[in-house]
Amino acid sequence: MERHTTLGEFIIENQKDFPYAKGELSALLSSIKLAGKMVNEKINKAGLSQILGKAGQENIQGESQAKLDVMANEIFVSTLRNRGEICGLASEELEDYLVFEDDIHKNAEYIVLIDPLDGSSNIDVDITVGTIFSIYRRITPKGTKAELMDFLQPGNKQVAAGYLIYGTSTILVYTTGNGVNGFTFDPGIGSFFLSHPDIKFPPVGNTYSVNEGNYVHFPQGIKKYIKWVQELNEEENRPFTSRYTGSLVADFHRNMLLGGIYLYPQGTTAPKGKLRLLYECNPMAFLAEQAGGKASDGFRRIMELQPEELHERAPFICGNKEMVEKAEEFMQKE
Ligand code: P6P
Repeated sequence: MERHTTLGEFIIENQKDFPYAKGELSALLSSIKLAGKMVNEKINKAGLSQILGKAGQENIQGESQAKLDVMANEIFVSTLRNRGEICGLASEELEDYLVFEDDIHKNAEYIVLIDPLDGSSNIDVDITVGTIFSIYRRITPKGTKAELMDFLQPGNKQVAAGYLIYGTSTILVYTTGNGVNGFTFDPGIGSFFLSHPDIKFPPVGNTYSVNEGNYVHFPQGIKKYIKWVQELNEEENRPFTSRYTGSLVADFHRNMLLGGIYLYPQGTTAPKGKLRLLYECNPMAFLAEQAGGKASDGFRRIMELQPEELHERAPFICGNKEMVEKAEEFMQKE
């Protein structure tokens, strides 16, 4: 019986992907794998262990934190702190970045940005949520404390990025710039196994994911694009199908496997959109491009945007290359 490769074996077999790392990046991915297993375990019994609902706190975004949000953040922070591969970490759930100051961490090569539980408003209604991570090589010299400049790097400097999707199964999807691979968790064995090798967007997509409740606030170009996808045109397979779960990881994952486009545009109430550039847009953009897709703000490549603030937002259009380019065409005509 053919046995699937485990994530650990895959990382070892692909050490060549990390030309500069002496195993640190591999160890860092293993730490994320471990934290993902721990979050997965909490999520799968959330309804039973009174960790549903709000934790009564607010995160930096002013969003009330669900208990699982807080727990997921604590799990990733403690797991990554316990392993010595990073000198600092920034999280959607933390106002400021964390600096790990002991000697081991000060000499570490990498920093991580994370959205520990994206789509967490779906937790209480048992809809798919996810963790998103983004990994950079530090800019500051080893042996010193991490600084803000280490975190404010454009997405094209990422050395790795990925997500865990906690859905009907739990899958870890990541890239190190050498394609995108997905690993499904087998709870019986406690390991992730290669289930989605070398993921690529299908050549054509006809699903669009956008919160149409915000239509009145959208820029004219997006309004016209949405009307266009809803027009009858059998040759071009329109109207497209609408699928929007309220969870970026779930919508992105489906669109990457089956073809589609996700849009969170700017609007009059959200001048730069809602999604955070550093730990939502950039990691998903890295994955999208590695899978043959595209990610832009309607005008510029997401991974070329120069971040100014840790929690800054960006308009986000991501998916099949030709679908994103069509939306850009409408945006740029206005
Ligand atoms: P809205 C979740 O909060 C998130 O960041 C993404 O996962 C999701 O796609 C989006 O926001 C949903 O936002 O405004 O449509 O509820």
